Amino acid sequence: MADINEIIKEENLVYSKSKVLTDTVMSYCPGCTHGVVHKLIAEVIEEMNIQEKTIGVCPVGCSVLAYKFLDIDMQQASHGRAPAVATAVSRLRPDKYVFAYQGDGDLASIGTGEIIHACNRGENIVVIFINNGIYGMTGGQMAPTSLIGMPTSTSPYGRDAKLAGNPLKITELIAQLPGTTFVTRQAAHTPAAVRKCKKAILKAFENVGNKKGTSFIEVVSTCSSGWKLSPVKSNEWMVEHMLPFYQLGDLKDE
Ligand SMILES: Cc1ncc(C[n+]2csc(CCOP(=O)(O)OP(=O)(O)O)c2C)c(N)n1
Repeated sequence: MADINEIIKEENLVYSKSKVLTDTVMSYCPGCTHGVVHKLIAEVIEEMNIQEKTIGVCPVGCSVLAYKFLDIDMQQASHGRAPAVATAVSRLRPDKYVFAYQGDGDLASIGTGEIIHACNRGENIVVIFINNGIYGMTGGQMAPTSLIGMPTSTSPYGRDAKLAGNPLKITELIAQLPGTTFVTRQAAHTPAAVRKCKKAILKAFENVGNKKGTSFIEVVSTCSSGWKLSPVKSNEWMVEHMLPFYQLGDLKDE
């Protein structure tokens, strides 16, 4: 068998971990998109050379785990309040690159008011919105983003519009607000999607540097544990059911 030290040589390396990620082993469930998006944020921060100038704000939900994995200054917010806390941080430290990182239960339900008003005010921040269609961390309950017919732990027979209302395309709402500069919907399930998602994150951080107001990136995501599907099946389910409703692409780029 080949000696591992013979293999690990500069000329054979095709990937190295961003130094903006800590060495902590990621504890996300297999197939979860949070880890991929963390990696992209870390790469963008490293490439822009802003590690010392970036402040992240995460609320609760699986997002809260980001503190362990990103080697940057971070401030925790209570549920839904990340855009309000990010507003304060960015106003106090306008020299910093401030971003909020939120799930869909958090952003589109508990913190609807905070996100709408921060985007309407045009706070100079990046918002990264992980839409996995459910409340992941607490057991897969229905979220505003759950699709009609989508089974969740609180709608085991599928979301019924008569009972629970319609799924909320909050990103479309946010694109209408005058304070937003760049609003896009991305995914991270294929190498091509990951590359596009990274480009969007890069543009959003550049917008903050150029004081252009709020940049908002939805990442349509999977939650294999909450969806009770394997990672591969989750991706297939997402492509078949989520993407026709949550269509990928830029909604606004000014
Ligand atoms: C103020 C407040 N309300 C509710 C909770 C309970 N809670 C913790 S995580 C979570 C679900 C978060 O779901 P989502 O925002 O969709 O993120 P995900 O875990 O799917 O990434 C909830 C309801 C809490 N911790 N604090």
